Amino acid sequence: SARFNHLKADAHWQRVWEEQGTFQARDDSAKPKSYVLEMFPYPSGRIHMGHVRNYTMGDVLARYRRMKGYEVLHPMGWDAFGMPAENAAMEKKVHPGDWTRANIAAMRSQLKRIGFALDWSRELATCEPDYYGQEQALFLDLFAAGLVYRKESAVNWDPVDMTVLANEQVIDGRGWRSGALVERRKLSQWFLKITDFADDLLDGLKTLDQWPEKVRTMQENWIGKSQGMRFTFRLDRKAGDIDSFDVFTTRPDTLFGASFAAVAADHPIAQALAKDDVALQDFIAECKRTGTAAAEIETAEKKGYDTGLSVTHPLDPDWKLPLFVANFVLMDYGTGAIFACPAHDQRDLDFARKYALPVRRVVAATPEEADTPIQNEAYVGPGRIVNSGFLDGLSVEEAKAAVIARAEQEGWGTGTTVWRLRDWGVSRQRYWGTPIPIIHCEGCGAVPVPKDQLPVVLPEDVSFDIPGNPLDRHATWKHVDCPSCGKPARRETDTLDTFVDSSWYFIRFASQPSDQPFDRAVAESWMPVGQYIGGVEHAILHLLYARFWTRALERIGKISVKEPFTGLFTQGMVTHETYKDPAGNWLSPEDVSNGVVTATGEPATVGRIEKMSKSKKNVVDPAPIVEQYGADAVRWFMLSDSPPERDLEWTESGIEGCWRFVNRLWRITDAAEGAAEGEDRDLDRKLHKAIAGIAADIEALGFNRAVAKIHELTNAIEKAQPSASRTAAARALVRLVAPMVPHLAEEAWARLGESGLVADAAWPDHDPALLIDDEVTIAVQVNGKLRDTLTAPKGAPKDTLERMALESEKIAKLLEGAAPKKVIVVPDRLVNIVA
Ligand code: ANZ
Ligand code: ZN
Repeated sequence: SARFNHLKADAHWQRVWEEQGTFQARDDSAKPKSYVLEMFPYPSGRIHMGHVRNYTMGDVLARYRRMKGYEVLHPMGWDAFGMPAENAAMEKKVHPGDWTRANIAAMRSQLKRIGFALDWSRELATCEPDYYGQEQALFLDLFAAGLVYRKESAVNWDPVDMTVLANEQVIDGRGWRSGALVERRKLSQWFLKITDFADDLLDGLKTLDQWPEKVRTMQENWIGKSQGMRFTFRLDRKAGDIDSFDVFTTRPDTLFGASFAAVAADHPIAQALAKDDVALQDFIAECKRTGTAAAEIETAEKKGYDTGLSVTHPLDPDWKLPLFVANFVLMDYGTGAIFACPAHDQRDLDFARKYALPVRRVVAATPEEADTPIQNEAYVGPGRIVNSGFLDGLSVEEAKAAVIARAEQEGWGTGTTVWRLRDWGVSRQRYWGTPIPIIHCEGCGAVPVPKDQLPVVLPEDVSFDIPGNPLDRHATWKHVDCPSCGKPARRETDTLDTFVDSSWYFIRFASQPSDQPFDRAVAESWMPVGQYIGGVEHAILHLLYARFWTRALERIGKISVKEPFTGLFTQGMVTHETYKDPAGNWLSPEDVSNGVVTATGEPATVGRIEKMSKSKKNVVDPAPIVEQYGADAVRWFMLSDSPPERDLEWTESGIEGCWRFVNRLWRITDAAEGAAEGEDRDLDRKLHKAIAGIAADIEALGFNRAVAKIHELTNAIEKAQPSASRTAAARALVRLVAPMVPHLAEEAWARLGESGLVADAAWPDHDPALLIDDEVTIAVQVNGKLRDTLTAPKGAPKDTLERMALESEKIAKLLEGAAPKKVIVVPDRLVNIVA
């Protein structure tokens, strides 16, 4: 019959699904529930290939689960607050809200054009008051429970844009937009007590066996539990009125390798000494110019300032160590002070070489190594302790325990645990975010906005003409009366980090009443998300914050779920070749054809295959491709070839191949219309293997393997002679491809005269007996006498053989309807019926 008309089919079935509400999830369904979620997009303006790949994967799983009899929740929404909207406001003079909502409208229609099985009735955008107002209510619940607090803390301050920058926004010590040297400033900020949950967040990782190992490891490292020791150093001379300070170490075993002590630039000792030391003031100022990001501090050149003071070694009163202020010591980790052992710590070694300080080995992997000096690399491996008095000969672990025991006994130190994880600073001095629902009153302090006054709505009349936070300079918005005493007070003008918005949207998808954040029973009927799919760039922050927020809600009795996502999958990126013109400028794929720059006829150089990005101009916009090849071909491309966790290279020839395959599928489903007769056991087996195999592949998110099996089955059907088996296989194929190429499948389903939608059809059953390859001959005896033989699949289970024997015509005749007394089955060989 005619060629598959994708434009017509796409539009038609998308309209039918929408009109029938096919993918609306029913809270009150009696079916088992399944929650499939992809990370919701930021409304940047257009859907890109990465979105298409991500959402296609989730879609196949969601559609498959529906066919398997689940009530599936597969929602979509918008992570709609954040900086780009404010940048657009500054550059293009549009209101962030207008810009965001226009982008959402454009992207929504692009998503609909790909035919995703989404429940659009649950769509939400975090920038709308009906969402962020409920978030404010939750924030106040956490505040009441003591899980929110305010404190002074160091931030990256961009003096030109007059704003706080996230660590990621500081590049080489400069603001990413202004290029100004970033300063470290102290500001009062709001924090969420994620550290209260550090142990539990770490423990919970053990239960997440359907998460990628690497993501669990990244979270574990981020939480960073270290066992160690805290001890006191006595100063030889006072710094201000300080005569001793504590250090934290994870390597008390290396105490005899100590070479110097160091404190952070913000440490009270450094501050006290700087009062009358201009050179130290300069050094501290220089330290503050490096951002607060750990990676940056790690790679920066190690620098120090010799204070001239010294400290006493705790194990030897005659041993003095010089005290430095050092740029690699952080104030907010441990105690902000260290003892340094250059032989066994690379940072300390770099520092010691620079300032010509002693390097003494105290751990040796082999006895011979004991006297080998350390060169340019610190030794951080295991071994035995050397050059260390009473510790000599002990292993590293034994020595740690021995030093801690001695310190505790003598009273100068104790064993402790420290965490790398910091409390979550959620204050942003920005307009386009959730207003923090707090009012500052001189008399009453920080007062929560009464819940009946929520949402605290963002004012519309704001200007972005000058840098800084428009909420802060708004004429009226921030001036309110104190809810507690009624006196004039000031509204909090910080807004929440957008990661807060994405920490609970998945619960709001499950239940979104207008008068509360979610209905507990309904939310719990869907939660946790069974399969979450998204980019590995969210392996730490988003996933950790969401795990924390869910636990916090659990602790205050709002929901009885701790882990929000039981299954996690991180997909690979979509890549493309890069091109340059002879002058070395990047060219976009549209500007190049057959290796030539279309406009000039000059040769283009083909560069590496890289992640699609604007900077390299190798971005291919999915929208026109969907128009040209149809949604199904694009979806098929996203699932074919590469394993989903790996990168996928977009190519023109690839999408053309997919388009041809979609058309081939269409022609094959033609064969399903025939009324041919006769069995084709070989094809039957291939079909049933495909049914079972594709199901298993989809459940394991092995989409490329499922695609390969569909190719095989398609080939087999094409090659087979007409038969009843062939007709059945072609009919089943329609259902097998329905999750991947749903428009084609609906069209074929309708053409076959099936009722209803293939989206609502059941996944085909497979006969386990047909999964087994070889056939064997089975002797069937009645009372010990051979009466018949059967051909059965090798390894067929006993009950199958028994059933086959009893169903045999000859045997049925002999038994004359009487039930056998006993049936003995010897697998692969014989069935003996005792009548
Ligand atoms: C002495 C020592 C000897 C150390 C040695 C390491 C190796 P982790 O394991 O990542 O938790 N440290 C402690 N507080 C610090 C701070 N505020 N800023 C920078 N560094 C700090 O790191 C703990 C180790 O990092 C501690 O153990 C301390 O150096 C350093 F052979 O103490 B160690
Ligand atoms: Zn008050």
